[in-house]
Amino acid sequence: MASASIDNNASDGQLRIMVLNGPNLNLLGSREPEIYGAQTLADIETAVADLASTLDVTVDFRQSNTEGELVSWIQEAGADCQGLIINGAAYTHTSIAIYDALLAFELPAIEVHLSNIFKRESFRHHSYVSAAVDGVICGLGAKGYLLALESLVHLIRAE
Ligand code: CA2
Repeated sequence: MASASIDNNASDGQLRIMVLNGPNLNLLGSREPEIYGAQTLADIETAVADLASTLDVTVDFRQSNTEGELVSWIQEAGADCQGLIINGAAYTHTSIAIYDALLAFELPAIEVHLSNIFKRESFRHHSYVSAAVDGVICGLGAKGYLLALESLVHLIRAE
C-alpha cells in the first residue's frame, strides 16, 4: 500500500518560506534601538519581501506573542512550505514545545536573532532552537533575516 505523503510544492512552482517572529518583536523600532536597531518589524517584512521577489520565492511573514500559536505555525510550515526562518525571541531560551515542533519539522530551517545573544545576559546564551535547526545567524540586526533567506533558499535548492 502506498504511504500517505504531504505535497509541499506550491501550485505555481515557487518555493514557499515561512518566517516566524516571537514575543515582543511587534515592538521593534519603538524602544531599545541600541540593541535591536531602529527598523520596525514591518520594515523588516518589506525588506524580506523585496529580496524574496528577486529570489523568486514566496514568503509568509508572521509574528505572535503566544507560544502555542508559534508551535501551530511551525506545524503548518511543515505541511505547506519548503523552509523556515525563526526568531523565537524570548521563547528561544525557554520553549521545549518549540524545540519539539522544530524536531518534527524535517525541512531546512534557520534561526535568526537581531542582537548577539552571546554578548548579553547569560540566560540568553542557551537556545533550544539552535539544537533543532540547520543554521544560526545572530548579532547582525535586520540584515540577518536577509542573509537567512538567501542561505535557506540556497540550502533548499541544493537538496
Ligand atoms: O535579538 C533577538 O532577535 C532576540 O530574539 C530578541 C528577543 C530576546 O528575548 C532574545 O534574547 C534575542 C526580544 C525581542 C523583544 O524586542 C523588543 C523590541 C523593542 C522593544 C521591546 C522589545
